[in-house]
Amino acid sequence: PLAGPVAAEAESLLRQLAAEGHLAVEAVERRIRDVADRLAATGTYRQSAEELLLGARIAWRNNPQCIGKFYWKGLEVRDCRDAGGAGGEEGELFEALVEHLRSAWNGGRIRMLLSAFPPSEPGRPGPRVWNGQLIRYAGYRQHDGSVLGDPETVRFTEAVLRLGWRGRGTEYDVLPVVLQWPGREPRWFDLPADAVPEVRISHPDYPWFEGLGLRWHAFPTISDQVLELGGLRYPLAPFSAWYTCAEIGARNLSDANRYDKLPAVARGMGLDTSRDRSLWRDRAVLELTAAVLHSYDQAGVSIIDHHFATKQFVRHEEREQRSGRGCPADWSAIAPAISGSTTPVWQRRYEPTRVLPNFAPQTDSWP
Ligand code: NRG
Repeated sequence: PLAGPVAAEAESLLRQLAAEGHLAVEAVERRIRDVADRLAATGTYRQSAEELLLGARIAWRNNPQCIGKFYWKGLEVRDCRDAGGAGGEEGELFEALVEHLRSAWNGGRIRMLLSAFPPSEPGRPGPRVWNGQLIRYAGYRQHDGSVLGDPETVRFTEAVLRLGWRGRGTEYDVLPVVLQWPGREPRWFDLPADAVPEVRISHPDYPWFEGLGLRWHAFPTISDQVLELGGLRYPLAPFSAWYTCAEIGARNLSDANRYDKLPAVARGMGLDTSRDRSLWRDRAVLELTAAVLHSYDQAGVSIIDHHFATKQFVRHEEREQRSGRGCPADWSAIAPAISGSTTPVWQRRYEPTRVLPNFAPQTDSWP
């Protein structure tokens, strides 16, 4: 067995790949020795394209936050470890991020895609982006204390304004991507329009709904989690897949500390918003979520509803059990934000056990 934590994690990943049938027994022993040599000589090692691909899929499978894990074997991985060349030029890293977005978008048939950028090496931590997601809307604090745009990004927006970025000042200004190598100056880049597909929200039965002017970006791209794989850390490993309608309709556009659109929807529906007991919020959040699903469908953009998603999750759980594995899960992340009790996960219980490889949050890399 190899010595040290990096070596131990590397060995454990290789043995896992072998146990799951991806590496022959002799090959795995040879590879473990090879990695040990590289570690002794350089303090790090380079994973093969296959180790990266299969390992990233297992990291997804191990992640307790994701309801979509049924599809873990379908994750595609782009190898961007050499993006930016030897100097790690930020403009080239940004181009690779833009390519990630174009490829994940795929004309509306959203791909499950991860891009792995340079991992951290001894004395040279890997590049990061400041953004929590590659595509997000700015939030501007107004003089009266209210927020124009997404309240979630107010602090981030202030940080990029300090860097010299200027937005148009609308409710849906797409933020720039801020790239930074530790120890270097951050650089920001505006995304080209074709890399930022969006969907305007309308309702199948309420013609007035479109007039609310709601919209959302087509798919999420989480960009602030570190991929911990075989002893290596990839601090920039953005991943995308499709949305569930509740993430947008029952959270982003409706949370009181986000876009807070339920009062406007309820007014359009003619509901009595003067009393909680009229259940105006409940009725509005359902119609808003239905509008999101309808609009993405109409636009030909992949999106999944929470009933289908939870059924697939339970199938995944059962399949994992048959493979002799557990299914680490955080119930509060898996139970949908609306109609939870009508889905099969509601009465189930989960353990958010942390196993490697995995994704992990990182502390903000910006002031
Ligand atoms: N709720 C966040 C996104 C979290 C991840 N959701 C996914 N991931 N669907 C939001 O933007 O609403 N994914 O990789 O598809």
